[in-house]
Amino acid sequence: MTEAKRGALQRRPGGKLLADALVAQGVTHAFCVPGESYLDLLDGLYVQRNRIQLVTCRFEAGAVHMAEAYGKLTGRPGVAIVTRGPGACHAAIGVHVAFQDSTPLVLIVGQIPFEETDRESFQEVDYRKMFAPLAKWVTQIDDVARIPELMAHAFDVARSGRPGPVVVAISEEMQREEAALPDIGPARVLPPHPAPEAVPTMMEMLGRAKKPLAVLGGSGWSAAGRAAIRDFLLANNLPVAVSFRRQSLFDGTSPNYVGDLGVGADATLVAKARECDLFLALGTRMGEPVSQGYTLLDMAGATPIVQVYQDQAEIGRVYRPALGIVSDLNAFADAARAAPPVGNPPWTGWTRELRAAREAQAVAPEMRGPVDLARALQALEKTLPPDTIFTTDAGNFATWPTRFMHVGEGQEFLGPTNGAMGYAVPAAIGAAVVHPDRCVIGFVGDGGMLMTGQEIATAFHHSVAPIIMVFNNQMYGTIRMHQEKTFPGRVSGTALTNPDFARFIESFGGHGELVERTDDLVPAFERARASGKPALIEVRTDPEQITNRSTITQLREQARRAAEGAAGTASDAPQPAQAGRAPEPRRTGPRLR
Ligand SMILES: Cc1ncc(C[n+]2csc(CCOP(=O)(O)OP(=O)(O)O)c2C)c(N)n1
Ligand SMILES: [Mg+2]
Repeated sequence: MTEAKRGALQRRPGGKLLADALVAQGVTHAFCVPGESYLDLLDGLYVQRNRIQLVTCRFEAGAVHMAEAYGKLTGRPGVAIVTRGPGACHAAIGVHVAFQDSTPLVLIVGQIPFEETDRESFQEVDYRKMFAPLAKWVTQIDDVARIPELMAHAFDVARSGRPGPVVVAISEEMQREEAALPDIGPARVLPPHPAPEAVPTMMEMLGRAKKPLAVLGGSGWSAAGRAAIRDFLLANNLPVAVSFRRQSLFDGTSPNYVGDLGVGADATLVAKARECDLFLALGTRMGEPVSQGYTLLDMAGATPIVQVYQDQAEIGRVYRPALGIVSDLNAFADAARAAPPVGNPPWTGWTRELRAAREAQAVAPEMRGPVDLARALQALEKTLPPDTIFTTDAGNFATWPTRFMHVGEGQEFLGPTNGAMGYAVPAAIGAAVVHPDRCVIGFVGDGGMLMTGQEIATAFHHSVAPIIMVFNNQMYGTIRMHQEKTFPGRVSGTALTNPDFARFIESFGGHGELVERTDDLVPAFERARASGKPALIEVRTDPEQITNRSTITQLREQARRAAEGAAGTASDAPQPAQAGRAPEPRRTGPRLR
């Protein structure tokens, strides 16, 4: 830039340059917990308050989960801003979620004054070290003149290739110094398209297959991309599974939807997936959940895999594909849709078989207790708007909606694939901020609710009205389940004492409901919706019904039989100290929920 042009630019303090950099990137919302480390940025955001809505949160983990939900829903980096030291530590869980979910996110952290670096001054942390394994890239801006450049690069990194989180630390004095610089917005970049022979080769392989299985996953799918891949999958009448917590990617009511290949997947689907003769991994990493703890397929490639992914580094990681296609997923979907489908595919019966297994799995079995969650949720599903957004926490309760409900086209389902408890409530608020007119439902257990449930205050403060459904079984149920399998009857560290959840939200001025019978859920939900307020529905479930397949008594019985079997056959029968303890079951799939 010439001196004359630079002279025409106004000098701006770093705090304003930072806020303007966000505007230049098209940021519409930022989620924060304030700190004295970034007063100048807050002031820059005050100037830009008509362009960027600053959402004030109650806990940094909540702020980052909200920003992450924004990233999932818009495909654009969500922005969270937190203070140094303690603020950054609280925020770390959200960075991990964004990393494992491949969600574009920019976390800005106020940093200590640069001149005090390495004295372990008040709240000093080296963010490059702290976030090294959690973020795609970590930088620190110490020079006001580098703000536009480094902020632009942060956004580029967050949304490029495999999307993910970027952490930008901003030192204190740099925010105060002034510079005359132009803003830098996003570059116009055309996405990578599949190589010319990619789709024809895939179609040739498909033409030879008898039992193909498509698995949709990953992030970076646009609405048009989802429609294009749906058309391709339907035109070829393929059975379609989704990977862990990616139910948004395919219509769960479609006759081609065969279930989710994630944690707690239906055993029949897993068995069928092992049988398949072509595995189409479309956008998904071949990670632990989808590969059932790296047991699903032979790693050396006995079952041919076609893997389509935005980043070559993920192709062939753990599993050798027969064909890897590096491409933007939406560009791939367009190319796949344009390919002539396989005529008279021999897998029509196979697709029907897999779908029948999914339908059988979704039939509500008899459950214990006055609340039959499967039936209650299926009744609720019929009443929901076609553009409902679901968010889910981690916990055993989450297997009920996953197994018994269907996410239709036009609906969204946001869940943390890293199993982070405390995600659903803030994610529901983030989703409601992005789409204030849509029905947003957050599913959470009594454990997860008291991790970040206080974020509901943010919903009131910013006038959005998600509906939080708390499944109260008075315990950290998932861990109790593992406990009962491994140490039957020895309950340790998993029982909980809870507040009156309905009164909790009423104390903010919200709408509270308590559901204790199956038929009460739908009317309670309708009252909650009609209230127009943030709402909480506590569903009290029978603790004995520990999973959607077994009771505690059944788990103990299984453990007892396994222990007896082990004692009867093994040469090294349990030592007296271990009597009654079932051996650790052989690990065949991921454990976390
Ligand atoms: C942040 C975090 N802490 C701990 C865990 C381990 N964990 C996984 S599920 C679970 C229990 C969840 O309890 P709750 O929310 O009540 O759901 P439930 O399993 O009872 O349905 C725990 C403690 C986790 N996944 N995330
Ligand atoms: Mg619980």
